[in-house]
Amino acid sequence: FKGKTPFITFVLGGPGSGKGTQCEKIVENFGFTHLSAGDLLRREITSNTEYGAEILDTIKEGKIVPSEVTVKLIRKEMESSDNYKFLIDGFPRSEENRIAFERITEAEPDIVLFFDCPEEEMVKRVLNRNQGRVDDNIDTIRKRLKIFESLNLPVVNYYSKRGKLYKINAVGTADEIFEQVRPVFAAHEE
Ligand code: UP5
Ligand code: MG
Repeated sequence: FKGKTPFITFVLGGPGSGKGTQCEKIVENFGFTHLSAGDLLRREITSNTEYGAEILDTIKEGKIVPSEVTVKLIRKEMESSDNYKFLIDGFPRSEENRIAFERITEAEPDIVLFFDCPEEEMVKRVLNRNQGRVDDNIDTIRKRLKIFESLNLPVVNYYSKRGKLYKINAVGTADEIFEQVRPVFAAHEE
């Protein structure tokens, strides 16, 4: 990391809450490296690696891939980057994910963003996306939402207690939402 301590942001929020969209804006404005856990997993599927088939089955069911697999992919990307500022998008999805990350990387996030979005809005956005994702169909979306609802809250509460959580109202245009995100990073710039 160029000899610097890594600066880590976790980006949380339900399916279609706008994590990826806002991450692009944070990258442009604040020079972070964007690591989408979902994209890293989808890359394993297309490159037919050891875990590819298992990951595909898990994503189709909207379930969570074993923590070890995801954490190793994230860690590898961090280690091969020459940046030290990372946005980790769509992870940790559960307390188990969070604990595995802390154990394996011996690191903790500096900032945790949580994009709070009503379900109907998330469903509408995901169904409109049309990028051919195997999980962007109504059946899988329902499953993704259910798992998100049951496992995300403890993670959010954990970081809230540690004073690291920034809850963002994810309704509005992408630009309007970014105006809530910008000050979080502006306050942390050296
Ligand atoms: N859009 C964005 N912002 C908008 C706005 N303000 N107004 C109107 N439209 C807006 O946005 C979704 C769509 O909405 C886009 O078309 C966008 O243009 C529009 P996007 O920014 O893509 O939302 P995002 O929150 O990134 O939605 P995504 O579907 O990627 O979230 P998920 O959390 O569901 O997906 P992810 O890729 O993170 O994970 C997929 C699956 O991988 C999981 O279900 C799980 O099975 C697996 N996974 C793991 O097992 N472990 C992990 O750690 C990560 C993933
Ligand atoms: Mg995404």
